[in-house]
Amino acid sequence: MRLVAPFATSFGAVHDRRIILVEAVADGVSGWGEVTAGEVPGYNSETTDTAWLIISDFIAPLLPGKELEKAEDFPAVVAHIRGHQMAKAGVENALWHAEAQLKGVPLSRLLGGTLSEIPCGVSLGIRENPAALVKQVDEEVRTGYQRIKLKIKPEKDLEYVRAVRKAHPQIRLSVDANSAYRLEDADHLKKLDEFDLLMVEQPLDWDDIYSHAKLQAQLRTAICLDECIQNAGHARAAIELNACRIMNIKLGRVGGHTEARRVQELCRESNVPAWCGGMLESGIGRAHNIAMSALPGFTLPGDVSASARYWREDIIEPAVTVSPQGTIRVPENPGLGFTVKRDLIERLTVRQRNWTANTTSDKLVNSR
Ligand code: OSB
Ligand code: MG
Repeated sequence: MRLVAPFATSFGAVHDRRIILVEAVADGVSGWGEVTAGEVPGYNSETTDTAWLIISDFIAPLLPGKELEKAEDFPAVVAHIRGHQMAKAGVENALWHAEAQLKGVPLSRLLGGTLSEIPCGVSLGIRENPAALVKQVDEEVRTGYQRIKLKIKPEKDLEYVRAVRKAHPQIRLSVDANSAYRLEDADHLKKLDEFDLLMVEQPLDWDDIYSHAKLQAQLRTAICLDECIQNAGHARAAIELNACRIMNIKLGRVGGHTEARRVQELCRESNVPAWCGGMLESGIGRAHNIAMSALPGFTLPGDVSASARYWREDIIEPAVTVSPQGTIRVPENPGLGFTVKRDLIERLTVRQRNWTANTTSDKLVNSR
């Protein structure tokens, strides 16, 4: 799927997404999940192709004919597989969607969600110059988004943030470095303090909680961890070490709804504000993000925004839309609350693998 516009972060730019969708057929219903791995291993160590391999060789073969009482029982089935959270999450979330349909309840309620509306922010990629970025911020603020996040990297930071802050003195503004800095850059990062940011997200290495604790002690601005938090244990370590004051929760990064709910619960007990991150998802991943964001621990606007910001035509119906107040309504109908456009998905499919109790098939559909 081609994004409406290329999206640039400190680890590279993406225009075309290659997305794995998982369909789990259980007791006559179809549950759908999305694997949120990127095309390159720049955000974390997974990619679309590593997830394809892990699901094909190690996860999917475990499931045909298996009796699972509830989706929550899935993590134990794949606990012997180390890492590969995004591959696992794609499958687990499909099972959650199936369970919600079988029980006739919205997925948000099955998860324990209480909000009927979620507050939304946007994440803006690195632009060619500050003026272009300011123009985009103007537009998003006019649309109603409650928080604007700017991607930054060395040489593309202070000047950009300064220009946006000058044009919009009052908005909730944050930045995301996707691990582009080192602890030795602390004096430089301290200059962000003057812009009254809600947070600086993941400034240091993707797997280095300890250095973030060292940095947080020197910054007035709150650090939010994204890449570093791969499970509830990491979240506990980060909170107890004061490595962050805000938490970004992503379904794929922590391995699915079961673990994401645990991280959320921990944040709530610890009074650490949390929000739902995004991975340039199609409508299926987006619908899962909306369901998760209804949990009470999600107290800050997430990176969950309208389908039209990403896709000319989304693969769910209706497309996700945002109110003039910058909120998304949590669906009240059973399951994800959106219809999956199977025809469009089939047209976009390049490769398909099926597992049933007796057979496996592999089909190259539309080589590109
Ligand atoms: O760090 O939050 C991130 C996109 C790809 C990989 C990592 C990140 C992002 C985003 C975009 O910030 C969020 C979105 O709009 O989906
Ligand atoms: Mg991030």
